[in-house]
Amino acid sequence: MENFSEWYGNILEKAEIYDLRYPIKGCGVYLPYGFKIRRYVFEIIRNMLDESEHEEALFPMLIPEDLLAKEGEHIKGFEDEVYWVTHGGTAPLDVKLALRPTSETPIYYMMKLWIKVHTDLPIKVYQVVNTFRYETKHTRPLIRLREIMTFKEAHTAHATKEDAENQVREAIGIYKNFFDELGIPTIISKRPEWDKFPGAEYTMAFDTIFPDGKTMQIGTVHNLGQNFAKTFELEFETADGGKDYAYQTCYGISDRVIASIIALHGDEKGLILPPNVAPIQIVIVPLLFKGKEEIVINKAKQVYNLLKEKGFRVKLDDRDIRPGRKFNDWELRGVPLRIELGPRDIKNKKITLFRRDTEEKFQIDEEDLNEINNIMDSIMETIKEKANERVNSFITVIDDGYSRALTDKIKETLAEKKGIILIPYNKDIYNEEFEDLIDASVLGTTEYDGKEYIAVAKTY
Ligand code: A5A
Repeated sequence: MENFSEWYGNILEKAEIYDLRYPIKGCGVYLPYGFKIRRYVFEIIRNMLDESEHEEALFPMLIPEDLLAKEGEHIKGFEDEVYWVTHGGTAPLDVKLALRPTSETPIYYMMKLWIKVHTDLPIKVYQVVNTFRYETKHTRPLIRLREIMTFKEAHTAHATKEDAENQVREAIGIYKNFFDELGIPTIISKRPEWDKFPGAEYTMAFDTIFPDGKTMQIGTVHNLGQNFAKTFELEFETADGGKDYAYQTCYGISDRVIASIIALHGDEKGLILPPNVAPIQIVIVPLLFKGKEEIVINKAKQVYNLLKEKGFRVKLDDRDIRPGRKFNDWELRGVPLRIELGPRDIKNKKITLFRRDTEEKFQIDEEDLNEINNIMDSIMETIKEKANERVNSFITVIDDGYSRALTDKIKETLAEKKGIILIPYNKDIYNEEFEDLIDASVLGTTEYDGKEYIAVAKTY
């Protein structure tokens, strides 16, 4: 992949995932095929959250100005990014309304009404909504959006500090599993003070590395302590009759997850979709020869029905075009497995399979359709391994002590090898000025091989 940006833009268009021609910068359209991927991806996280006693809810998109401004640090962090609704028709509004950049303020306003005593806690809610951020950095489809189309945000309130700490751990565990299910390798770090979420005590972030060697934050978990709870008066009666403020956490992911699946797994020929989120898992292409059309089509339909019964998402491509074109179409769209069915296969009671991930073509016995379950598992494993290998190859440990030479070494490595560089933790260099010295971002502190490191990288 020589030019990643160009490849990425092309694939979004050609595989019919996302149309960026909408006339507002940072806003685009999920096309039906892309929308289906999105649906399967977010179904996974919904299930994981539901299973861990989170409840899905839905809050308004508009936030009155005074509510948004209530928590000082929070509004300071977001004030340059907020879109404002100022009029209702031609009449100016008494109170300006913000389009939510995130939903701490509306959700915590409501939590105050719900929380009275410790038995009302914990509360664990989430919503999947669009949010708006007037991003000033270069916008990119599904990566840096001004209308974030798929913002999954979870918000929790707890009776004790320990409960909130445990919640942070649970959230990290959930996201870890989620990214793993999608074959997206991540590096988890604690963001530095100067880069934490506005209003949080601390932020834990998930980063992945794109094929161009640049790092992208694809999820964050924040411990909010009692900051918001004090501002929004989330006071409750404790078990021993005293009073305390709730301890809160929140965590979010976005369309960047979709971007990562596309970017990390794809190749020159197009998408390679993990079977669990592929809108079509198996495509059947009948190879029609004169005089044998009926036999082949009938067999194809029979195989189609059998696979459908087994629960696969199958497509029978009976369009009147050459098989080669069909092959290209579905390879471009990342369908994990293709079945080719011709008269000879039928005669031999065989089925020809093609794996999108390894590009292997092989046959199985017609009776062995169950074998496809194992093949799908193997496809998933290969996709994961490949992504892991690439991301690992982008991680460099520089174990020198701090010196002037270190900054040069970091700069050189970032220019040549790109990716993430780990340097042993040293409080003297753990500051914002260091970012200027190395002309890159400090992602944060992270554990690697049991030691504490500072992770630095060029980021999206
Ligand atoms: N309320 C908390 C969860 C929050 O808003 N956290 S956050 O600001 O870090 O955003 C959560 C995640 O959304 C980020 O980790 C990032 O992956 C994604 N995100 C942030 N801004 C985005 C943008 N402009 N376009 C796409 N995704 C974005």
